[in-house]
Amino acid sequence: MAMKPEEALRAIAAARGDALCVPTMTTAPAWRTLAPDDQSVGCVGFMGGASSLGLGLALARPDRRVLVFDGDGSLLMQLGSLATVAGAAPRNLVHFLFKNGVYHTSGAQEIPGGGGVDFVQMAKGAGYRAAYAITDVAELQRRLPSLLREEGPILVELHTGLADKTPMTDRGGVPFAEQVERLRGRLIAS
Ligand SMILES: Cc1ncc(C[n+]2csc(CCOP(=O)(O)OP(=O)(O)O)c2C)c(N)n1
Ligand SMILES: [Mg+2]
Repeated sequence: MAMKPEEALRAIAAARGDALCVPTMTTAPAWRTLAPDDQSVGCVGFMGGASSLGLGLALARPDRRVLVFDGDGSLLMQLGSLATVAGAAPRNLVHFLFKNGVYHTSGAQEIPGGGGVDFVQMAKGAGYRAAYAITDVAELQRRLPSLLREEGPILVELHTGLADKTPMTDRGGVPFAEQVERLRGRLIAS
């Protein structure tokens, strides 16, 4: 049974501690609601860039966990980023992949391969330390404490339905440059 993406994000929000978070695409509006004033930086315009943005943060701040909330269409478009992340081997990076089978944000067109692409195998093949698929929110809640302590980089493929909101139906939020400045200020202070 696919979980609701908002439920998955709620579980992550409850377990994340002081982890830095990088939402993208349909996770962005939901994350704004769940964690309105925290240490997050969204990746919306630069499709496929979430894990690279997360990688930069993870390398810059090895003392903090970095959690990426990626889209399946986005990751497919920049599939080589799996090898980049694996090659850099950030121990503190957890790459959550929200697998809904479609490009929801741009109109829910089916992604290449539909829901059949196995990102767990792809991440392992690229050299991630570990990769898992999780299909229900109870299992996610149960496993999150250890997933967030495990040595990275790890990929967690979450099987989800469609989000209630997309960046197109729920515009707004803080402009990217401002988010970066805000996060930089907080990281320097911490
Ligand atoms: C290079 C590029 N091509 C196309 C787009 C248009 N676009 C924005 S969001 C999106 C779909 C994202 O799909 P996915 O990563 O699966 O996230 P979801 O919306 O399903 O959460 C597309 C095609 C873009 N932003 N950048
Ligand atoms: Mg998608």
